[in-house]
Amino acid sequence: MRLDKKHIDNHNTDQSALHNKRLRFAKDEIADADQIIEKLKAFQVAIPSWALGTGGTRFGRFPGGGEPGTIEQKLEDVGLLHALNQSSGAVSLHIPWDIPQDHQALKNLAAELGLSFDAVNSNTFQDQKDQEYSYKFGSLQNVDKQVRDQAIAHNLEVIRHGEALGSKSITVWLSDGSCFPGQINFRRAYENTLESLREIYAGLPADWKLFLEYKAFEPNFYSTTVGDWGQSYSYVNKLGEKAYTLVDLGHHLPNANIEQIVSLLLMEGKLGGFHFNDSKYGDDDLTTGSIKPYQLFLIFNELVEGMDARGMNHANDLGWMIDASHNVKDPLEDLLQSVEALMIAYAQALSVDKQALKQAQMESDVVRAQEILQHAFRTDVRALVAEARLQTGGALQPLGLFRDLQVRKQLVAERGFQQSTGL
Ligand SMILES: [Mn+2]
Repeated sequence: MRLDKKHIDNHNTDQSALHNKRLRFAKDEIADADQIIEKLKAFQVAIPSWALGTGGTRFGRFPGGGEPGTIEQKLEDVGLLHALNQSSGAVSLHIPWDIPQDHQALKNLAAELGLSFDAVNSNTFQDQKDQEYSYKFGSLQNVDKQVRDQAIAHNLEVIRHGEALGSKSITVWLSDGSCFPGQINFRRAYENTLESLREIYAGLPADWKLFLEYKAFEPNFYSTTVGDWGQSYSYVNKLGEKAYTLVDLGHHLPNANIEQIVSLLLMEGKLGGFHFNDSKYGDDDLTTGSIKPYQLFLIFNELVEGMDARGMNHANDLGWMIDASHNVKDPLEDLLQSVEALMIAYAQALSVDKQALKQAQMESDVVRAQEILQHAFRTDVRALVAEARLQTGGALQPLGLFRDLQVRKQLVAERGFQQSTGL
């Protein structure tokens, strides 16, 4: 299914009087509003192919119908999001949940939809049908060299798929670890993992990046071999300049200061990218910004400050991806909400009075520093985000238009009540 541009134009015309009123107010309130709008226009968030179907939990899954059953349909769904918000111009594929057959045809379809291929993701946390060796006791850390070699070969194959699609990075997330004390030797697990990662890194094209994602716990509950940012940093530092740490917001222990982690990784030049989501308790995979929007703002504040300090390009120098899974919402509506939350947090961070904040910090004026940050967080930037969409051909209210056009109903009519592939 494709959206007819005239629906977007009609929607924008209907909304224009209200939007212009809000925009005038926002521009009065916010210094450099036009510069913020330009940055918002350039900012794109990659949509993971596995978020387009209902996720489910280990207790059950409640698919909503019309879910994509092929990679082509997944691209079309991301194309729908991008047509609506003009900020979802990339897709992140997962191998082997998505195995591209005709790479050129997929590239052509993506180009038609205005999409590019972001990081490709490998999977050695599940056993696949016909797989020779099991990952039950880990993949890259495994005590058996044959298991490690199989996992390395899989990652190299994922890189080859990514190359054929024009992707420039691979994200490696390992579930490797242990469930009980004594099960593994921590040092041996680290050394095996490092040696395996070195072989994957050696197969990386010159202009590629390797992102090493960490996670505190689950599915292993005693130890995880890449369990936190310090461990990921230790590996990527040894691997080389093309290896970076990837931060997934849901992969921390409760109350971790993620904004400080981001700041230090940026300072070290080793922050590679993000998986956005939100959580209350653990890796809850909830909609970005739905639980802790202030934390999201503080993270973006560090991102903007840290990237500017290093002269980095906000839009291109880090990988921005969503990683969430949905059991009760329409996945496309959820993704529209997630991207909106990211754009709002980014716009708020851009609006922080950085000179005043620096001065408050140098004077140890704690109250003033808090006021400056909270002023930015409490300022309504939604009209700037909407204006950026309008200027790039998107809809002023993507979610409202998605519902008005009954997109899901049309997808169900087109595809039926099918299950998505993957999760
Ligand atoms: Mn992730």
